[in-house]
Amino acid sequence: QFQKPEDAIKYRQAAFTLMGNHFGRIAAMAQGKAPFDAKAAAANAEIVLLVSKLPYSAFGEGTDLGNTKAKPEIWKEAPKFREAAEKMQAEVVKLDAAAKSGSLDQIKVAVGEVGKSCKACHDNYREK
Ligand code: ASC
Repeated sequence: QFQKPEDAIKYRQAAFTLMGNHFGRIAAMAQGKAPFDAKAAAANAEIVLLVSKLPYSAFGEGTDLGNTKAKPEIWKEAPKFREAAEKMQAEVVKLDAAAKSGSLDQIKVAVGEVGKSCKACHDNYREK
């Protein structure tokens, strides 16, 4: 899948960049920093949903060295890291459903839960 560790690192960073960008657009609406546009929220949630499936497989063994903030705990506590990734994916499924519903109230709740799942991994598995 990846020729060199650096390829995996770039791939997962690219996925997180896209997720952060498109999640950020929905979060801005949830926080009242951008006007609520239900169609745009749903379109962005679909992108987040798709891209949320990508990074996990790019955290293979041996991809801990290079231009990365990934902490060794990712591989030392592999089942816990997997669980945290799956938690994020599950919350993103809910965000997609909330965005499709068109309810800003539901989107606000889901944005909060997705944000927590992002932060949990950053706190535990990403260097500052
Ligand atoms: C974002 C983003 C993250 C999360 C995190 C939530 O919009 O890019 O990494 O939310 O800041 O705490």
